[in-house]
Amino acid sequence: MSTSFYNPECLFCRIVRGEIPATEVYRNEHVMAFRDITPVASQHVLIIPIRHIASLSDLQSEDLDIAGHILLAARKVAEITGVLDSGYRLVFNNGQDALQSVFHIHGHLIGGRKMGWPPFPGDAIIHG
Ligand code: DGP
Repeated sequence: MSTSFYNPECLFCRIVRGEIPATEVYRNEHVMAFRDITPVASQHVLIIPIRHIASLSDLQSEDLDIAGHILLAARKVAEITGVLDSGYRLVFNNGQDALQSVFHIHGHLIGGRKMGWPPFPGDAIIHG
């Protein structure tokens, strides 16, 4: 197990416990999904492990199950929010360059609008 179950300093751990309110979309014994407070699309849901793991970089081989549960929950959330067929994006911002701001693993499920690629402004192709 990569880290402790609950980190009282962690915003998302506190949401899991109901200490901070959030609009829950889905929950099982492994994961919780709730609406992002600053949505970028009509459907923007964060999918997190119940257990505190700060980032993807902290995942260990014994966390294989939780990694799978997050992906399966994303599929479930896509179904619940009505974007399973229209399409959606699952984004994990990890670390400084990716602008991760909350250090408890979370996948952003974004759907209900057309998106662009790449997910940053400027030239798409970096050579060399
Ligand atoms: P990231 O930048 O990838 O670490 O995304 C963190 C997201 O968390 C960001 O899109 C806004 C969301 N967020 C921050 N604080 C809260 C909160 O208190 N409640 C909810 N529902 N979402 C939050």
